[in-house]
Amino acid sequence: MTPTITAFEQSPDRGRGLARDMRVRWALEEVGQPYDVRLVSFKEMKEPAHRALHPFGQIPTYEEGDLALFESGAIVFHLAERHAGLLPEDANARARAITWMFAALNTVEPPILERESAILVERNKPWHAERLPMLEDRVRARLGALSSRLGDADWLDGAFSAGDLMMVMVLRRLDGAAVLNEYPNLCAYVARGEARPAYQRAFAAQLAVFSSRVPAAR
Ligand code: GTB
Repeated sequence: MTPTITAFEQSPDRGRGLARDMRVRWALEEVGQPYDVRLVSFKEMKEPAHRALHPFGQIPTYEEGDLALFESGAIVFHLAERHAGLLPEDANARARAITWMFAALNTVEPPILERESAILVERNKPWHAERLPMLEDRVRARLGALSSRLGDADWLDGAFSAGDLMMVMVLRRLDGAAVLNEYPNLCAYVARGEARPAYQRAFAAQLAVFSSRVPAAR
């Protein structure tokens, strides 16, 4: 059965692959699972039909027969559990890869989102310039520790896993920010993730949605 995911009809990121459907698309491509996409508007996301799938009225969702999931982490984990390619066979290595998924979502992503929302929402506040360096230091603390752990390895724990997929996607939220550039090995890690053929296919698919909705230039 071909699963269906939801994605923004018009992503505010203009096709840069920063919305969370990109994580799910990438995972689906890594495991070789074809999928359908239902595009939803901001209005539709808040309507009962979508809230039945996603209580918080967001994307992405995932439907596969009787199963409906929300939360990008849970969806990627589901795919990684059901298909080969995103989690190691060895039980301990598998547990460590899952740990990296949680670390990406629970430890590294929160300060990155805090910084991002401060820049988006608070930039005109009188205290913004004073607060931003503190938020960047919190990001730096996580990136520094991650950078030390990664060292010169390609991936966080042996072969590429769902943990790397999630961490690369979380780091991409920094999208060229100077604070990420302070860690060349993390920049190279992100670039390695982005170079994977599965990532490229997923990126192209979400970009095609944006491009199809941009009026042609005259
Ligand atoms: N924890 C959930 C998950 O991981 O699935 C979070 C889901 C979520 O935040 N979804 C966002 C959403 O539906 C889209 S991804 N927002 C609409 C709403 O809440 O009404 C977040 C996002 C949005 C836009 C950009 N961007 O433009 O760069 C990047 C990321």
